[in-house]
Amino acid sequence: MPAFSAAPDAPLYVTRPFLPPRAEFDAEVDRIYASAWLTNNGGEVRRFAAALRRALGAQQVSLFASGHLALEAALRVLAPGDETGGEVVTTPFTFASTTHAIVRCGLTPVFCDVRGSDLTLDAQKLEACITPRTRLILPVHVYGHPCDTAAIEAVARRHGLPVLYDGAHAFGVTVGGRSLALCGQMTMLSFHATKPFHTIEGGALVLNGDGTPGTSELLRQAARLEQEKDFGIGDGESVLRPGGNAKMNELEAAMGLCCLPHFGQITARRQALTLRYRQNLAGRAGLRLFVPEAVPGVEYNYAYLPVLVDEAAFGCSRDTLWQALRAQGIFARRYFWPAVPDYACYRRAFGDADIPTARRAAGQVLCLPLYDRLTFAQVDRVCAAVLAAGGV
Ligand code: T4K
Repeated sequence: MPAFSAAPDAPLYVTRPFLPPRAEFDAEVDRIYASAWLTNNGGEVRRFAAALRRALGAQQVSLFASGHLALEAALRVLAPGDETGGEVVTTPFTFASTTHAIVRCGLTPVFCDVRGSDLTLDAQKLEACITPRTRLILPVHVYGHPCDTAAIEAVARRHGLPVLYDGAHAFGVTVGGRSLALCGQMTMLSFHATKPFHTIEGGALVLNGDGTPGTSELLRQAARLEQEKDFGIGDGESVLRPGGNAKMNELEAAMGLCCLPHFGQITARRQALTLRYRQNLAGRAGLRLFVPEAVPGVEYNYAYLPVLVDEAAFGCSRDTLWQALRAQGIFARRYFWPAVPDYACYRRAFGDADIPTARRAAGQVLCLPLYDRLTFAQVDRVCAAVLAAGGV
């Protein structure tokens, strides 16, 4: 991977990680060296968890080695297996991780189509997906667009089901001044290097219980998650269940502590770049910028810059546009193509899923470069290349 460059013709990737000032990270590393404590719930991990609780207004935050491992742990706690397996209603328009977590926990995904307005799980179609075998609902705040949490949770309550949100893209999104991560029984956050806020690799579960602070159920779930990520070890040295190893380490937590104070600036920069894209591309027939419109009370994190390409109106297909950009050193990504039931590993079992909106979006979507160090000139270069491919 070449070094970051602001040169006009430098290769442009869909994202580049934010890097905090080196001196700030060095200071954390010095602290870690002095303590000779590298992992297993050390001081950096505890300080980072506390900082996140404050930033999110959360009661409980459990840190993990990745967002994916956090999802698996949450599923094991909220939808424990039984002899008949069990089903999880989820979205087909997401990254592989969401569905893989369900399958790897011995559960069966049931795909509910998404709504066209924001490509999140369509709450109107949710009830029809629920059966006596349903154990949990797993929607995704895809691209950081908030799901219709009120409608989803109303259905969940009617059926006595827990909701686990995949908020891999949603760190920093607030609705009515409240973090989106405070929805559902739990919300997973990804802190992968490709996210606007990161810990290199890493993730978290925000535990919400029934919303009442300090309930015994919340504390029970927090204790269960600790066991899931640390070999099932309970208090003392007794091993209570066959847990795995999914702990965040001290260096990852240190990166999180360094990135957190910069998050406001990162978001502001991404918002400004998004606006530039909008100015350059708005009104182009066949091209829909799938970036948030101003919704009262919603603060976005500008996590991605997806566009939807309608071949007939635009002049070329999404894939032709993708190739044309690549030829000019612009490495846009087809997040998220294909729809999950159409993966080679799932086609046979789930290929007949009735998900027309997700399939249409998967065939049209392309995520353009967006990261804090991108320049306006580079955005203009991407937009010129997009418009040229469409025949302008
Ligand atoms: N649920 C959802 C909905 C998710 O989107 C994800 C992850 C998860 C769950 C699971 O969360 P984690 O377990 O990952 O915490 C990337 C990320 O690896 C993945 O975190 C993310 N979603 C997914 C959407 O994208 P790739 O394989 O497409 O990334 P990669 O390596 O091709 O990187 C993309 C571009 O970023 C590169 O072309 C250049 C740049 N890059 C990347 C890395 C890793 C850098 O400049 N530096 C870097 O260190 O999956």
